[in-house]
Amino acid sequence: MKYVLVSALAVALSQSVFAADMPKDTMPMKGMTMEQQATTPASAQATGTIKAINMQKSTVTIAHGDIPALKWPAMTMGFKATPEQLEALRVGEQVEFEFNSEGMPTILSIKPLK
Ligand SMILES: [Cu+2]
Repeated sequence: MKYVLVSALAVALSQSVFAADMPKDTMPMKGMTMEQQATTPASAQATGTIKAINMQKSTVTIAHGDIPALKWPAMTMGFKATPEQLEALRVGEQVEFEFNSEGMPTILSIKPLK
């Protein structure tokens, strides 16, 4: 009987030590990551060439130049856009645009490059 109590106490002690250590290590880091994501500039400007327009998926594929603000190299990629934005675009057109880079990159504004 005494044996059972002692081992139960040992388990309880080791669990409480474990429980006390874990939040100290993990919680502040999780909080910091979320704060950093919230404060990282979400929108950026770029120029590029329209490669494809997909009205069904509401996306536009743009071969864009370097985007130093996001440390993105030049590449061809898809952006979400509204039907109104897509209707004004033509494949092959040079554009300047602003987009939100969180999650699926989404066009905020886009216009022909003069
Ligand atoms: Cu890109």
